[in-house]
Amino acid sequence: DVVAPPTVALIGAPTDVGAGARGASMGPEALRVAGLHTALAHHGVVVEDWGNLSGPANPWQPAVDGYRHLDEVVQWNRAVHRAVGAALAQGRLPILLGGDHCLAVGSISAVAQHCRARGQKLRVLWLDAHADFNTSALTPSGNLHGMPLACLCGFGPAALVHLGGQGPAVQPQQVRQIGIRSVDAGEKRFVHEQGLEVYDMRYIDEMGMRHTMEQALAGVDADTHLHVSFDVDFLDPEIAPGVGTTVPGGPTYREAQLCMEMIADTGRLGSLDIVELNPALDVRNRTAQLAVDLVESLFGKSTLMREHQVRRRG
Ligand code: 4U7
Ligand code: MN
Ligand code: MN
Ligand code: MN
Repeated sequence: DVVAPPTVALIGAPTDVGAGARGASMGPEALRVAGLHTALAHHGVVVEDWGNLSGPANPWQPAVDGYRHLDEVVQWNRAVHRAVGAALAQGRLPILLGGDHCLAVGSISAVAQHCRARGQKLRVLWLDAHADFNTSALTPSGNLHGMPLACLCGFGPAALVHLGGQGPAVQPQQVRQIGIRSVDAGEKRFVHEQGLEVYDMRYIDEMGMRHTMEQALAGVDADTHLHVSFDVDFLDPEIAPGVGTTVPGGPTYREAQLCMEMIADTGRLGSLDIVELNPALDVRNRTAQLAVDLVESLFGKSTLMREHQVRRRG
């Protein structure tokens, strides 16, 4: 069946206020330089670049009551929430160019509101080496990029938890975490307590990426909006050195491609975050180029190749 290609809105959020290392603020420009726009256009996707949001500078202060830079993180997330909401309201598929992962609070809370208003089901795929499920009591760092998923599920400072209105933006049952391999001790207990569905590296090693994605995508239907929150540190640092928090033992190039391809096959991708890319730590923009490659697959690069092959073989 022929599906009209989406119109994408690129939304840059050049900040690292939630991170433990400086440099993710350069992510949006590195992704543009790596050719994100042309790569998507190449696959029939209409691309609008909405430019960069603005917000407060990184004050680089220690944690206060368990949070570093809470005010700044809230301001950036308000801007992200507004822009992602506007893109969805205009029928665009928003791609948030981070920026660090704290921005997923603004992005996913906007997506959740949009889905609720339209009676759509929401499924969040959290591709990450980390669970990002810390709270101010659990965090070893105070960095808010380690807490966005907890905030979205209702555990965090009120200004972030209620960014998208009343109750929590998402239920833990709507989330699938993939590629996880670094979880803090208290965070691990909390992840289990809240019943998050985690496909960690051990699971991927034993069962393979194909089975993992079949499980993570089970139940996705025509009424489902799929949101992918792609933390670039999901990838093995051998192929993706340009991130602030590398953890060895991540998915290989082909495993990551298959993951993206199987998401593309559902045809339900509705919004995307690309976060935690840190050009200051990258090697000749290699990690940005890899991220662009993977996003191409997420938008159906391999599907197109298969169609051509089927046609050619007659
Ligand atoms: B990312 C960490 F302690 N868990 O909370 C923390 F290990 O968005 C890391 O996934 C968080 O990159 C990593 O500071 C956040 C740490
Ligand atoms: Mn991470
Ligand atoms: Mn993350
Ligand atoms: Mn990180």
